[in-house]
Amino acid sequence: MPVYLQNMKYYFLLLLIAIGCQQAPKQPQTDGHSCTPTQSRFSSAVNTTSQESTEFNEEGMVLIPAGTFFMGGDDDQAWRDEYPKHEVVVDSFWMDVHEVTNAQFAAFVEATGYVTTAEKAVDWEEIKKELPPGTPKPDDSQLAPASLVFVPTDKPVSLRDVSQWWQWRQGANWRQPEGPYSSIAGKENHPVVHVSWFDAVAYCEWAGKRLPTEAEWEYASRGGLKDTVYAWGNEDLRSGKSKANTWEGAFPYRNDESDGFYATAPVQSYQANGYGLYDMAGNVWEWCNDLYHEDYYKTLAGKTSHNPQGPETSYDPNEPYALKRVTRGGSFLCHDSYCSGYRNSMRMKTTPDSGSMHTGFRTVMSAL
Ligand SMILES: [Ca+2]
Ligand SMILES: [Ca+2]
Repeated sequence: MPVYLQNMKYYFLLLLIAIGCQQAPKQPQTDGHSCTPTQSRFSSAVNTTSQESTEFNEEGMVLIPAGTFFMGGDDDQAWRDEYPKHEVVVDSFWMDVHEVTNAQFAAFVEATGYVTTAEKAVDWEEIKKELPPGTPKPDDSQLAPASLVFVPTDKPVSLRDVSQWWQWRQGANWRQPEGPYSSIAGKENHPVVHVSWFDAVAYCEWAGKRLPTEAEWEYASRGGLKDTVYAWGNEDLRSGKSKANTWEGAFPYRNDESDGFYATAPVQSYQANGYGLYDMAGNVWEWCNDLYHEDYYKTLAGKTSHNPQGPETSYDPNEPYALKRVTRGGSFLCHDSYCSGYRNSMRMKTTPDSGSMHTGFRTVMSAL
């Protein structure tokens, strides 16, 4: 590891633990859940009749009908924080059919002059609150504007050491996803990345919208299907036609690109789910409004929750000092061998000032 990364150990780890596709699998849950695939509902069985009657607005949003669903894990890939499964009622709301694109985010920046978190130097006074007490302040040069960039390894490596494939790269931001000398030219219809939760909220406020709650996100991802693992049903990700932009091959050193894309894909490259939403699974992780608490679902066990807004406090046992927000849906870096973030119920947690080259967002509006 480069010296500057060693010096940035705590800060870097703080970010890494938060960015998804980075954890060793936890013990699977076996309390009645089955991983046995059932009949595929990917193609014709995905509620095409509801698609025909789907209502869209002029801003590229689709009306998600109100309804009740069971939130939480549906197979033995689910992690502890996805249980217990619990009943949730969600009011109708509008949701972007695709992730916010570079073109959309550029219009926001042009209109407002907004500067993203990754384009500003790290505020040590803020970041140290999220670190173990006594963590020494890094040199100012290491607090320069930067973000996390994925770099594949050249051979198989232990999946426990995330610093092998993530680099804290100065100059990486939404305009330069891979750092200096990279650009988003030609990627106007790709999802914006390297946006923090604060950046996403600022965009929403400008657009007169908001981030989805975690419950809204999962309900929308399910697309009207009941208790299925994926947005398309239960068919295995690798079976049949490509369903989502994920990591194909062997993570993190060989990407076969059999789904067509190594990194981000243009939005709407794969089939929409039953509600007409694209890339709820894969492409980029999507910020939700909610705080993350590992035991949040336990507080909702046996109850019917109406439009839950998330826990009052944040807690991630991996980083007890850090406040975290939820991200959902997985990314182009997710692979079954490591993280199955593209499952409907998979929960990820990220500090709100963290961006990376595989995290973006989409917006919603209440319909009432
Ligand atoms: Ca891919
Ligand atoms: Ca996505």
